[in-house]
Amino acid sequence: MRILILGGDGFCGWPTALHLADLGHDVVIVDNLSRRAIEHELEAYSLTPIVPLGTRLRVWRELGGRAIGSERVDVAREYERLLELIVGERPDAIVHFAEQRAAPYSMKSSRHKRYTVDNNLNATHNVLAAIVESGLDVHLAHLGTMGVYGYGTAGMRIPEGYLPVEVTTEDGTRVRQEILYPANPGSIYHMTKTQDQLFFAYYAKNDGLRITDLHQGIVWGTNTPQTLRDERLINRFDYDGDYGTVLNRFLMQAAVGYPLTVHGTGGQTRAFIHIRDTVRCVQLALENPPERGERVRILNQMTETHRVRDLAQLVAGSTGAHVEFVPNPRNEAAENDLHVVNDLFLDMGLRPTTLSEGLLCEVTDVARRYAHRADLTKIPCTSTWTRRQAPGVPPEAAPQELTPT
Ligand code: NAD
Ligand code: USQ
Repeated sequence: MRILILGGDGFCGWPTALHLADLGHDVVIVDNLSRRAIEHELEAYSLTPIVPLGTRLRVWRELGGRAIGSERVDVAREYERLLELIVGERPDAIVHFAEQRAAPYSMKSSRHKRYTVDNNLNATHNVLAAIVESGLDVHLAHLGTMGVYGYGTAGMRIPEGYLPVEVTTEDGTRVRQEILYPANPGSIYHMTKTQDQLFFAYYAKNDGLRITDLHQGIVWGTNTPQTLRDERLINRFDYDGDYGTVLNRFLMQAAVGYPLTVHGTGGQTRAFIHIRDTVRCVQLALENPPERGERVRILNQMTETHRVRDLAQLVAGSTGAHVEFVPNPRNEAAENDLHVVNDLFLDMGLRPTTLSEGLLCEVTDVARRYAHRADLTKIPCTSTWTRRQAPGVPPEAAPQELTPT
């Protein structure tokens, strides 16, 4: 296959590009390097040393890897260049990772909210419009999030995208249908992903585009077999308060002797997947595209669920780290249960990497090895969800927000 990987310099995109090239596909990375620019904005850098994209690609080639192309394009702003690229490359598939993906970053200020909305919605819509304008039959696989569903399930298992409902018509007939599972985003970032879903539904219906939306859980881990071939191919590892995700943060915090930062009671239950399974899921999704005219194919890309405080105990138990319960900077339910259907990937042959297998070697191989690069001042989560939570705002100066479900 010829595959464009939008956002192919990022945490999920880079190992996916290498994995697909290793399978013999012709891969072109399309990225505007905005994630590297945000590192400078936040002065918070990957724990692992990331070399420039050009060096990554040269090293991969020198080690005998199948050549990977690269184009610096802002998918949200440079529509004509994106269109030219699609028309010129005639890809069989486009994998779309190119969005601002950190919930805390999206909540930092009005500027960050507006950037996240502008970037994510325009990137997704530009890709869809360009595929239609190209006249080509390109399969689009998008990295969405489990967070589009919200995390409260009223005891049911979250289905893969669609909820069966039964309605009673005026003449009393009972009609069964499937609707998109009701969106319930928990941040501006997550909200952009719920809007992406509507773009996809519309373009699949109106233009017959073949679209797969991968509702991914929190990705943990760092390396895949390909990124381990040379230190210059290593994947990024974010641990800062905006981009670090919870399990990788706990692993890093344990490695540097920083108390594990559990927000609130730690009763939040979330879905997880190892980066090795992310790249495999994208492969499986590309190998099993929807038919033209089919509704958007939605797959839950996660392998296990865990409660945050249980994760902290697990990491503490295997490393001796201390657990600290800190005020929650987010506006989220303090406790929730989460049960998720992920049969589609299991049926395609996914064999999940579980936490119990990979956890300790992740601490020793990556977090401890690069602990000397850590800037401990970047660990606290300082981005708050509401004015009421912002430091220095007296309670009477901000309206009381409602507790979300
Ligand atoms: P990342 O920030 O590491 O990578 C995103 C890449 O996209 C970066 O290289 C960035 O430079 C690029 N990019 C952003 N906007 C762009 C634009 N307008 N034009 C071109 N390139 C652009 O993020 P990630 O962790 O690799 O996440 C990739 C995707 O997977 C995101 O859409 C995210 O929502 C989704 N996802 C990530 C996780 C996770 O835990 N990391 C979990 C679920 C879903
Ligand atoms: N949390 C802590 N302590 C920390 C960091 C986080 O207790 O030090 C808690 C948060 O309050 C939250 C949970 O851990 O309840 C998850 O936070 P996270 O930062 O690991 O994940 P999230 O903000 O949901 O975002 C990440 C990715 C995003 C992706 C999403 C998948 O950054 O791109 O879409 O995971 S999901 O969570 O399934 O929606």
